[in-house]
Amino acid sequence: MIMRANPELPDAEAIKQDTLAKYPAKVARKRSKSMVVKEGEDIPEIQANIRTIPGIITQRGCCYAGCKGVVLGPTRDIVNITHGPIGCGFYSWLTRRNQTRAGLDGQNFMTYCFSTDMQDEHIVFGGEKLLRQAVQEAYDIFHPKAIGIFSTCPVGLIGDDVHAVARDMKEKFGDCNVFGFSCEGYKGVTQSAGHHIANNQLFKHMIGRDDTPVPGKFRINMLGEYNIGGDAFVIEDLLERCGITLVATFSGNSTVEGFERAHNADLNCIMCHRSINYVGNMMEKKFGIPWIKVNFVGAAASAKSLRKIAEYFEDEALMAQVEKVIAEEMALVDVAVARHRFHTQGKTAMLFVGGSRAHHYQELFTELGMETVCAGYEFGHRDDYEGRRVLPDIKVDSDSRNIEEITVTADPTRYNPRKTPEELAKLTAAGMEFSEYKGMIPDMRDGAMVIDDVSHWETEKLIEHYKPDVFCAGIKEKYVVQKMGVPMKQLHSYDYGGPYAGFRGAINFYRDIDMMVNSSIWSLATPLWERDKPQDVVAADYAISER
Ligand code: CFM
Repeated sequence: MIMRANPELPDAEAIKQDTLAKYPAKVARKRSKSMVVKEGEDIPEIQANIRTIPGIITQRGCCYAGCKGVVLGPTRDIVNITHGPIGCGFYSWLTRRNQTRAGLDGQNFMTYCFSTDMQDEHIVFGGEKLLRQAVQEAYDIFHPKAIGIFSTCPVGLIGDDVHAVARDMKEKFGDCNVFGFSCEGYKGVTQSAGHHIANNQLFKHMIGRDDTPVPGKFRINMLGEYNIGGDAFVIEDLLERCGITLVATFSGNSTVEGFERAHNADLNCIMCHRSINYVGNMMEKKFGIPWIKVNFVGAAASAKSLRKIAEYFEDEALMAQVEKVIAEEMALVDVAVARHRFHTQGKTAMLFVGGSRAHHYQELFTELGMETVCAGYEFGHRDDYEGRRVLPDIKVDSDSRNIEEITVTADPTRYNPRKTPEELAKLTAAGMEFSEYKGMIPDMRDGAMVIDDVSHWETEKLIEHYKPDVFCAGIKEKYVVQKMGVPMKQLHSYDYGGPYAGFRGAINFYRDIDMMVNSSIWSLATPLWERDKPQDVVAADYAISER
């Protein structure tokens, strides 16, 4: 007999079995390990970061996307050249809505799409000459501080050495930092491999190049904040009002100068653990900068994160200023919650996004009185679900071994532990958690289902069973879900909306979700599972087009 973990939620175990029933036995067995139900205090082990089964329609992206698009995408003053066929460059060009301010030097290359536009002849005879020409041309026209070269699948297949080209050109120019990324699309199993490769190269080629001191009493870096829809602008404003100096953001609204001076900060704050925890760990080893996990999605989470930063610096005046800013912001948030929660209380949400937002955005739904019944990442690892305590147990497979692990040691002159072991122990005893992320599952409700790398079939089945009031995912899912009569919120690009970070962002989110879950338009669509007869299909489509 199946026991239900929480009688208030639909029977997740039964839904799982029904969803798996359609698969061939071998596929069902495999997928079953990536679908778990939260029950009590035990955190179930979930299968994650493994290859998608061929033939299954996945939400995932490629390694190149994670490197060029995600981590380096928001950098405005690096010329990012895609070495490959034009499609890779074009489709990774500003589709993620990462925003930037041009800055005083006016160097903003984000509005350009740089590509070597590889053709058949380059696949046959090699593309290095073409790449050299492209790097030279970019340098001659723009005189950038840095040029990044990103490898697409064919580059790895034909063996072009992008690193050799980068080295030569860097030496030739003298005043431009040129570096390459072996981030071929097929490397690893998802874009997560691209994050790791991007982190490694940022660390090797940029972080710590410029020792010019950065003034400020409380200096931090924000890691894993990519300024989608202007989120980083909201966070920058909050930190400034608190008196906290932001040395660098990796990489929303970032600059070359920020990256090169990032080792001046005294604390690294990690927003998106999945995409950038590597930089946090490497900077700690090399420079002695501790890292903590923060989250600026959700009003309560933003307040908690600001307080954590202030506690780290152990400064009374900073703590008082942080409380003042929180009080100012919460006055507005409380009004918004009172307005919207009345309409949203008790509604349900499902979130299937990336490697961090499916967790963070549950905070905002909780603030709206909404329940997250089912959630999952596209490419999270087990630690993003179950917490970093499972790191020693994660099996390293051949796909992960494919990605370089840099050996980092303390910098001979610049390693400077920001806190003594006694100070760290005191802060830890007071509740501060260093180098820690507890993952998504502990924050979910009993009886909720967690699924890694959800497939198209599973999405349809889950919506049929859960009938959520809103489904959160990306553009590939949007219209399929909406045709089932369920509003779909894009949590990658925000559907032209946002910012959603910080307190002001939370208010924007409350408003947008209230509008979506209370619109009557969705009842006019007939979901697939109710279209038994062909004439129903016709009638339903006709009904929609008639309106
Ligand atoms: Fe981190 Fe991101 Fe995400 Fe991500 Fe992404 Fe993104 Fe995302 Mo789209 S870095 S893991 S690779 S928070 S692009 S800004 S929304 S899938 S959940």
